[in-house]
Amino acid sequence: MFRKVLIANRGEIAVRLIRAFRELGIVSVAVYSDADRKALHVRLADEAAHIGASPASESYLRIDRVLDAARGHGADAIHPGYGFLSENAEFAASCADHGIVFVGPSAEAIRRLGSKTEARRLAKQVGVPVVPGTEEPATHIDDARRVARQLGYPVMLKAAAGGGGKGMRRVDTEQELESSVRDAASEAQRAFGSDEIYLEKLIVNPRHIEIQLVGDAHGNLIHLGERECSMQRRHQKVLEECPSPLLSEKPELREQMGQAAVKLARAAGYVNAGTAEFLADADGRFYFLEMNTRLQVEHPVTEAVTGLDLVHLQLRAAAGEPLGIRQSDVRWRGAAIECRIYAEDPDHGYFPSPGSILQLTEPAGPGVRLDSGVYPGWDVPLDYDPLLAKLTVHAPNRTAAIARTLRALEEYAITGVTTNLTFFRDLLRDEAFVAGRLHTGFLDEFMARRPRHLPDERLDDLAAAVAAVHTLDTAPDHGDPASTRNSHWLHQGRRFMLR
Ligand code: MV4
Repeated sequence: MFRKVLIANRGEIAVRLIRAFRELGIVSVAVYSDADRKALHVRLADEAAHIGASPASESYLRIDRVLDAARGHGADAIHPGYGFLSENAEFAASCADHGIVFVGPSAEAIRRLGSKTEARRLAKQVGVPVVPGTEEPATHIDDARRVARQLGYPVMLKAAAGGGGKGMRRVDTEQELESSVRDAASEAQRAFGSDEIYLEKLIVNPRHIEIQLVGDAHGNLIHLGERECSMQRRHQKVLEECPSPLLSEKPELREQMGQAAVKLARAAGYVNAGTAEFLADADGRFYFLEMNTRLQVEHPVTEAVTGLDLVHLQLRAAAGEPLGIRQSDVRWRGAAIECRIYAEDPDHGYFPSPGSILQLTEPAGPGVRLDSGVYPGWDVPLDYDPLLAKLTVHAPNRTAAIARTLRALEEYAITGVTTNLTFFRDLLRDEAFVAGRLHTGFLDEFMARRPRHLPDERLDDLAAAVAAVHTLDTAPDHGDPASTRNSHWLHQGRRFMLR
């Protein structure tokens, strides 16, 4: 196993990696930008290196600076976390050139699976279903028109070099096709440096289900089941669960999808942790979309249900050790839900709300896991994704997991920044959510029907302070607790009284 590993990341994922390293006796090296001098991951790591100015392009995305830090601290390996350099084939290759192990798949595997059309070709070769469409470039309007007529409208334009929904366009009629192709191609050129576009048939209101994979250098490649990721807005996942409510109804689908994902990863010579993304339609048909070659944000729901530690497995695989588990050893127990707690305002277009964390009360207790990257007094910088923490809850079944998540959300209080905690408290009470009728358009529909909240919660804070002082001066009358369960000002009132 490694002696010292550098973490080329920040925030909650850097903290999560430090924890795994400590469990394995590995020395952790954090890196940080100007904005992150006082960040939690820097405080918790064994060693730390400053790598540049606040913008990610001058720090966390600088291959040269990260490698210098790794060399300077004598790290044997680099864990990239997610985002930043995690799916950068050039970075993986540079690590190898410097004799440092990249904790992830080979540069070749990243490159090969990074092209969506390449990944589609590979999937077709090995008999894994893909959405009807082509791998040939349809950047020229004549090719696009021919393919779209064959598929039938509506169709989806996608960037070959794209991913995560960027550069994607729905086209409903031939009249829109020409301008859509032009717009999609120029957007792809700007975002990915390639204007190559291809076409797929549009799947209406699909579910987004992904399969977790892990493989070692000894030819052992297994799947750890699925995650349901249909709760997204603007291609940003908000809540993930394991198992998928759909696959709980159709367990034979889990086995089919798992085997399809393993077949594909094997064909790509895949080592380490990875995720195969699928769309599933209402009839239980599934289609491979793309492969993510990193540890994902939502990995804790898989860890909760399988009882496995994905970071431990990644480190073992990267160190050339066998995983130590076979497919038949993998068991799935209960249900897990992850909520991504963001400093943003869901009532105002999810506007980011960076600022200072004033007070923080964190949930705990049975089945609760909190992966947090913040502490009271810390200023959430505006330079990065405003993810504060991930709340992952595990319970014997989905109904119990929803109740437990609501319990944990009610324990959770953050002041100083606007968060989406109230949004989650509403979502987990929504009838369609509770029934498990999930699809990728769910959140837009939910936002239209959800209850409205006061725009300025600071008014609640003031009311809470007045009420607390009054309560301390007079005989307390708690009233009916059920009627005030979801009250922000009650949370605040309790905090003021406890000071
Ligand atoms: C699709 C699709 C429907 N039909 N492709 C989005 C992210 C990227 N990985 C692929 N995505 C999709 N591709 C076809 N042919 C639906 C999605 C999709 C989606 C689309 C709109 C709004 C939210 C979405 C969430 C997940 C997937």
